[in-house]
Amino acid sequence: MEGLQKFLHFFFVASLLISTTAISDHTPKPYVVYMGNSSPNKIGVESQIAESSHLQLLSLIIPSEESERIALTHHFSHAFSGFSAMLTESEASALSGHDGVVSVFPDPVLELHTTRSWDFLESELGMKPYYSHGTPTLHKHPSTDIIIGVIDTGIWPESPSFRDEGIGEIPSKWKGVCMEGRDFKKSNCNRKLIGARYYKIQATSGDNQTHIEAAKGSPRDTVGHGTHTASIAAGVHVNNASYFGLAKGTARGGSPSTRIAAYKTCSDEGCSGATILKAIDDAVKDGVDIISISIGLSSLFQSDFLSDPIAIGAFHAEQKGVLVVCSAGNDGPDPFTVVNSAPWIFTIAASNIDRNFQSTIVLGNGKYLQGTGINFSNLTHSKMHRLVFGEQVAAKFVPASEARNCFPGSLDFNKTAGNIVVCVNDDPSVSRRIKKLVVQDARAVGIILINENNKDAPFDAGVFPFTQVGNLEGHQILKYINSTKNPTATILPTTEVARSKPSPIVASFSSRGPSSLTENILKPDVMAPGVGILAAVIPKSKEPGSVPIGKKPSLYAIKSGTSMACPHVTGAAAFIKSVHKKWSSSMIKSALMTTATNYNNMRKPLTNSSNSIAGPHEMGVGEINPLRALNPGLVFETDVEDYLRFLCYFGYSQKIIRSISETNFNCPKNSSEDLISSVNYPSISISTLKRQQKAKVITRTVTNVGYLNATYTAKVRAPQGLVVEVIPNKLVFSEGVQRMTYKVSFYGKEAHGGYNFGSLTWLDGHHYVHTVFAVKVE
Ligand SMILES: *[C@@H]1O[C@H](CO)[C@@H](O)[C@H](O)[C@H]1NC(C)=O
Ligand SMILES: *[C@@H]1O[C@H](CO)[C@@H](O)[C@H](O)[C@H]1NC(C)=O
Ligand SMILES: *[C@@H]1O[C@H](CO)[C@@H](O)[C@H](O)[C@H]1NC(C)=O
Ligand SMILES: *[C@@H]1O[C@H](CO)[C@@H](O)[C@H](O)[C@H]1NC(C)=O
Ligand SMILES: *[C@@H]1O[C@H](CO)[C@@H](O)[C@H](O)[C@H]1NC(C)=O
Ligand SMILES: *[C@@H]1O[C@H](CO)[C@@H](O)[C@H](O)[C@H]1NC(C)=O
Ligand SMILES: *[C@@H]1O[C@H](CO)[C@@H](O)[C@H](O)[C@H]1NC(C)=O
Ligand SMILES: *[C@@H]1O[C@H](CO)[C@@H](O)[C@H](O)[C@H]1NC(C)=O
Ligand SMILES: CC(=O)N[C@H]1CO[C@H](CO)[C@@H](O)[C@@H]1O
Repeated sequence: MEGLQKFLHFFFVASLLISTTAISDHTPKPYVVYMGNSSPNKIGVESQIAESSHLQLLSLIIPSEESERIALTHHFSHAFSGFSAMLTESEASALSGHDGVVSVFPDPVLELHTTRSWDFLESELGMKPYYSHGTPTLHKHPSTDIIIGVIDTGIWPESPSFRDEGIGEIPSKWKGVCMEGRDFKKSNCNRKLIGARYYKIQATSGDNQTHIEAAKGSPRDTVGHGTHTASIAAGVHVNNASYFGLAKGTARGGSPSTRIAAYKTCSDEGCSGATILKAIDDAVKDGVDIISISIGLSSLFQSDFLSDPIAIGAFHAEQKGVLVVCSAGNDGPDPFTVVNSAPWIFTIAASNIDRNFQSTIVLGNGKYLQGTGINFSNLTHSKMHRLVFGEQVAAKFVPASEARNCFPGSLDFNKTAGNIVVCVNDDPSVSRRIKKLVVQDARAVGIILINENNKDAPFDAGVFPFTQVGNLEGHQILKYINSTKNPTATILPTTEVARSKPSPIVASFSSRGPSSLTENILKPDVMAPGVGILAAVIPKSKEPGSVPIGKKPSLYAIKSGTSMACPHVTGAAAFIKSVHKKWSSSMIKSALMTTATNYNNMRKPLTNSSNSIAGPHEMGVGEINPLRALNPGLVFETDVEDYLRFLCYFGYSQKIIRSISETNFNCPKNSSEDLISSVNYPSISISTLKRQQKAKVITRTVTNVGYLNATYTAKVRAPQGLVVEVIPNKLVFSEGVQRMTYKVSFYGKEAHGGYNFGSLTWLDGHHYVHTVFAVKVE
């Protein structure tokens, strides 16, 4: 799999290179020019001066006869410095050698992390209250001064989730705005939704103008993604929310008292990297505490930290004390698919919660099979329909292999009309949504999809009867079709069932570690609910058949993706920040990491969707537990200098690192990639431990945030053969001693090859501070 990944990567990069050269070097394209830290004199009034100096820089590069191109699409000057502009390839390369320029890269298109990209925006899936697995209400503070910035597709301000009854005045630290735009007035903001901005969406080459038009010059969400993520993070309590009766309950965000500022950077075709940078720059200036980004580069096109707009923006936000929480991506379950993996980003994987949506299949032989999916089927138990397998009803001249996959144009309508069609998924190039449309178009009455992948993320088929089963059930269905002359079946309407199975479990689509950039930081960081989440949406039907006849579009819908997991953590972080106002972003992140649970509701280790025990590359250190995170005992503080050292170890030059830092930072003399493992991170990862070598020793420093006098002892769990020692293995804190450093040594002579996972837990009788390690033995 890994080989294939690498091959695909090579293939895509190669084709990218070929196509760029083919388009020609002379066509201007959008580029981001990143110029590092914004020195204090560039802020405020001086920002005008910075802007004109950027224009001057452009005028040196762009020929005077094309002077109309001497214009900045976006200009960054608050949290960091730089701009985006239309440049030719040679101009871009000339600029990149220029003094003060850190990096120049083509403005990338990033994707929204709802469901897999091939299912992109197709699963309008609904949701139950936050933490349906029994975590008590987080808190009922009437309001707090915590502000989260949601960088996404904008917001639908009329949603009941953004009402401001009982919420206090807007915090005085808020410096943002409520931009007016098409169908969006200042009065659409309130004490809950305190700010909204939108950006002109920069065209990428070959772009359809209607794409830009779709953004419609307004903060208003026309996609539904941003409204959903914002309400997961900080929606107020809304009673009796449901998706056409499914997932009924009280909808509410992780931190209902937190304020929301919406930054619209994406349309339903994706997000421009330059626009995301601009939004982060604005959000930091506006005074947000936490930024939530359910967006990322495709795992096939990851770039290094200083050419990745989210990594750049998040670095500077962190430098200004703003926590950035991002989704890990939906390209799982293959390894090396995690994105947003810089150590200063809080990277979130997705889990299933203790709820499932079932659509039962009844076969003519009386057998019942459980499938998953959301449908508003009007089929009934009493009427059976003929059941056909796609390849048996292939249109003329169509290979059976296409028809069994229900490819567009592959079915003979005369043989499908009135029947239920069974499709398989040997070839993932056609999404669930397309298969459903193909079968619906073929005048069938329902579709049964056999697909092991993603059956844990229920697909929303609207009113068309749909259900998805795994290979086991699929085999039974095909066997039944073979066994009789006249196979029949029906699909019953979706019911919501409490999961009898363990939960949470890692969602199959959730992107997996290790990070392809460095294996010396463990990624993803933590896991949070991201499957079948009910939250606010825009009350608009996107395609016919998505709303049951006679019903109004729903104000709430069920969606899946790491996009949904990310704002759960944003909400949890806002909750912790509202209690521990002075905590830095790394303290909040550490608290959520060391208190995460790696046990499920059956008190067994967490598993993945194929029932194997889940490892840290699947779920990070475990599922967040916000209430326990309020009182973590010890925290790992990772400060800006740690991140700068990380960049030295990673291999950037001191000159570049100085230009992005606010200080005259010096790289350690003996910087090497190995030393990344000793960056003060709340988990431990070691990319190579040679069997022959001496023990590898890393260091960590903990800060006591619990009782002043506390004594912690270390408990190690390591796989057979890996020798792990903690020195000292007892930490004694007192009034004068708040921070302590310890070493952990790993010795792998007898260990088995490949990744070894384990944990080191500090215990004081009140707290347990759980640190997970991943060590690759060679
Ligand atoms: C742009 O998109 C619209 C609607 O999706 C389509 O009708 C039009 O043909 C497209 N134009 C180009 C140049 O692709
Ligand atoms: C809840 O919503 C349903 C429709 O979805 C409605 O029939 C019912 O009366 C509502 N209940 C309350 C308490 O508002
Ligand atoms: C189910 O709904 C479809 C339209 O969505 C309608 O054509 C069909 O007659 C209905 N079937 C039954 C059994 O009500
Ligand atoms: C489907 O049936 C119609 C009407 O019976 C007939 O005209 C048509 O040729 C048939 N199409 C195919 C592909 O057999
Ligand atoms: C059904 O029959 C076909 C050929 O008649 C065979 O290839 C296939 O394996 C059978 N499927 C099952 C599930 O028995
Ligand atoms: C679950 O974990 C096992 C063991 O690591 C692995 O073989 C399997 O592919 C994983 N399944 C998924 C869906 O990630
Ligand atoms: C790196 O150099 C410092 C002093 O320059 C030294 O204390 C430290 O042990 C060195 N680390 C390694 C891994 O060589
Ligand atoms: C901590 O211990 C010291 C001496 O061991 C004692 O004087 C002090 O009162 C203790 N503080 C607390 C908060 O228990
Ligand atoms: C769970 C659910 O909402 N099921 C619905 C499926 O569709 C039928 C008919 O539209 C409804 O009656 C069910 O309530």
